Amino acid sequence: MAVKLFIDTDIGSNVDDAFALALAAKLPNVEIIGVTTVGSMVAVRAQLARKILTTVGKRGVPVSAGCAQGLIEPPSRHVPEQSSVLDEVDKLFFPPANGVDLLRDAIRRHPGELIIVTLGAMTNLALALRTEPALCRLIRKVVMMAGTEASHYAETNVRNDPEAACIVFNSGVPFIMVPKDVTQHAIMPKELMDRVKNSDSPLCKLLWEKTKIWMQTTGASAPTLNDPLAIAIAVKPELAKLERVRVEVELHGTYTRGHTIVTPEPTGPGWIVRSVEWDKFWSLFEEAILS
Ligand SMILES: [Ca+2]
Repeated sequence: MAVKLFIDTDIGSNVDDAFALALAAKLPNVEIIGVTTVGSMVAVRAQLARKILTTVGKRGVPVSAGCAQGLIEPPSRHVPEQSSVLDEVDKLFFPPANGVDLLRDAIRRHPGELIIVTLGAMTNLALALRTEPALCRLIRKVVMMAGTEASHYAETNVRNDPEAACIVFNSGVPFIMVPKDVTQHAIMPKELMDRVKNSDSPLCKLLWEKTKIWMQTTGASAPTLNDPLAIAIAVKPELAKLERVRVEVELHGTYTRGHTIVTPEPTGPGWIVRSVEWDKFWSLFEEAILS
């Protein structure tokens, strides 16, 4: 039976969201039940998500715009750099602005089956759980690319909406936290970049175009695939070594707001990724993206 994913993404800034969505769309035995966007300019981000899905022939997946602002954080005016890949046809898609409703409905329609993967701030999921707390018993699990354990900085997805992360980590929903400490090692190998660059497939052409924009914007020489790692672990948790934990979020602190505090706990609500079988991850990724 197919693994049912719901993907919440801030696609359009870092290129790894595009690779993550492409990976989910191309993996065998995965059904994408819905996609929502989060962060600034959520309608543009929804158009970018739909472009990936359309390119791989999955136009039927519902895509909605979610929250354009964190629960109490001020709005960001950040324009997704990758919006330059959108053509006039892409811009004809006016996404419904009911992202939180789409997520709630998807959870209800697939009780006990849905794996929600959050690749940005957790605002949409936090609102769904706050407005209907019973939903947490219907979610199979949440896999979030979020947080750090050993770093002195706050990871972006938590920092962009610490209250939302706090709600999700304390909701009782089972979760797998895929922290930046681990994902920062998912640097795309040069040979794999060349294969994407030289591929004739419409998906690889689109992904390479986006990669070039991202590299020009950041000055980086290779994407770090934080978000695809979360997708891979959602579908194949055996790729990762997990430890059971409780996670708290610092909501105050002049310098520490958005920090995550991870405590090993045998009966904790979730798990953290401790290590990854990198060879298996890269094989899975390459086979899916280049097929
Ligand atoms: Ca992201």
